[in-house]
Amino acid sequence: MQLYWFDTANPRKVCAVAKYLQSPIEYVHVDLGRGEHRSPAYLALNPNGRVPTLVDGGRTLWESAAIMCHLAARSDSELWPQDDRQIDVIRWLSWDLAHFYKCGGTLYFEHVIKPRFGLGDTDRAAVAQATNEWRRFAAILDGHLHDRRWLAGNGLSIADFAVAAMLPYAQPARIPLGEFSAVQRWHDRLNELDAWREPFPELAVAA
Ligand SMILES: N[C@@H](CCC(=O)N[C@@H](CS)C(=O)NCC(=O)O)C(=O)O
Repeated sequence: MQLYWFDTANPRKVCAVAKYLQSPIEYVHVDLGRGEHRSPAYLALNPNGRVPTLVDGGRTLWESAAIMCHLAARSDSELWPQDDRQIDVIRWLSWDLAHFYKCGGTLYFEHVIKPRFGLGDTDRAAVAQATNEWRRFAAILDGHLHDRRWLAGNGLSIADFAVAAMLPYAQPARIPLGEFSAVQRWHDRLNELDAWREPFPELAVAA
């Protein structure tokens, strides 16, 4: 399998799952700063011009949630449970994409991506709105997690890897994680995993 990645939030989810599962992956770095995601060769794999993309034999997959499912299913891993928990996993993946990742993603874009790639000034109105929304959805997550270790049932799943995706960037993205103690404890638990703390492969250094 080849996994096309860059050290940003969406590839982070997939790299963390791949490392956790010890999936047999050849990592291919796609430098967004140099526009490599807009090359014809890459667009032929992923017409969205986004990372990550996974190629597994004759199958090419984009969308980080689908790639996480594929990696876990390929390993027969409980990260993608085959029982009733699967519905809960889909619920949290859907909720994340519709709500939580959206507002967290705005804060990440405004405070991390814009300065990193020189994309202009912070949009203060967008930050204020996203911060309010993040607090609203984080309260829902906090309520769910106050007596649970993981999002779906009793075990770690790809839902945890997806919904927590912005939390490693909480400080630079100015996400008010510290206000939500159950979310913070859950993220501390994820941080006990090497694969979560250090998901990215090492970059080959040019000779
Ligand atoms: N829904 C996609 C989103 C992928 C995405 O937006 N990736 C970002 C990096 S985190 C990207 O490639 N951005 C490049 C661009 O927008 O030009 C997924 O989950 O894989």
